[in-house]
Amino acid sequence: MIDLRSDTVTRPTEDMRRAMFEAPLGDDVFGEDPTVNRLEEYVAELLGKEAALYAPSGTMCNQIGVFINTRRGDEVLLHQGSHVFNYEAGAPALLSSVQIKPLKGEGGGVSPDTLRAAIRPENVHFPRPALLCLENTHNSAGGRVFPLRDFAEVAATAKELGLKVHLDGARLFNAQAATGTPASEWCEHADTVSVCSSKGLGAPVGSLLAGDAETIMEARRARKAFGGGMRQAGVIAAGSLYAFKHHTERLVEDHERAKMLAAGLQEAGYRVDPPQTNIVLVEVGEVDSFLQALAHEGVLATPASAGYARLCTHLDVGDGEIGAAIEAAARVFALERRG
Ligand code: TLP
Repeated sequence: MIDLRSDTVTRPTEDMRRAMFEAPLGDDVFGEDPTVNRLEEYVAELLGKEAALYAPSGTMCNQIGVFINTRRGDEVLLHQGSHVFNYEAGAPALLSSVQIKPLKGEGGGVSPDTLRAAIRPENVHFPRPALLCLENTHNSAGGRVFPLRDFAEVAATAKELGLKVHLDGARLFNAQAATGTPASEWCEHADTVSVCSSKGLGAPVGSLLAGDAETIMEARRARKAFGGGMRQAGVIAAGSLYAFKHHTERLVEDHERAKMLAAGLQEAGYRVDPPQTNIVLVEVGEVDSFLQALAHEGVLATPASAGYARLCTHLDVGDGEIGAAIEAAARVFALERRG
């Protein structure tokens, strides 16, 4: 099977496994795991923040971000296609008792005008707007980059309106690889940032939340409350550290393969959104039957929005697999034409 369902499906490389095997360990809840401490320092510096916190998942980092930047009953504004809103099991309501206000915007972005128009005036009837969540790259928009200038503008508007800004940067290093803009330049405009080692960077598990030192102290308490305090976590943190050190630059290869995949699918007859990073959205009509037929031909993909399938490139697929996936999709297209 060629697995293009997500960039989360990768297995650790030999070198990564060796780093995990050899990692010095301690109890991280006591703050004594040297590998976790090194990872947190490394990622904080990479993102230009004072501190970072290691947690099991991107979802947990985003939800800690929501929790520490809001109070019960506050309103969180975000793009209607965002992961925090759509794919985190209702956690903002469940864990932080906040109300979500989804916003419209091109390519997963939110404009300053849209944000301003969504802000409620001070009035006892209204929830207090407290937090803007942004996502870069934007998953459901097909891995689109949030251009730095637009990002800085909407973040500045949020600050002017008294909101905190959280960046879901699960694939922020894809934005860096696609543009050459250092990840830290987006982070400058956010109070808290989550990044994942387990997406395109290829680690088996682990994400980090970064921010100023005081905020991350608060996040550490929230992580404990959410059940994310881990003990000898260095054994996995070593994989994450390896991923941040060695796998950020190679993301351009995934982006090249996504372009190759998109071009091949287009040639086979599909309508494809041109990919900017490692996610390819393909118009397929009836999604479930397409996915079944494609799986029958040996390729796995996932449903995206209505009528679209998503295919992701990643560390475990090379040019050969991309070529084979294009051929498989071409056979499905030809069969559906005939049927
Ligand atoms: N996304 C997964 C699924 O949950 C949809 C995927 O296959 O793409 N932010 C963004 C933008 C994400 O895409 C994801 C994972 C997360 C957060 C959550 O990360 P995890 O899975 O570590 O909780």
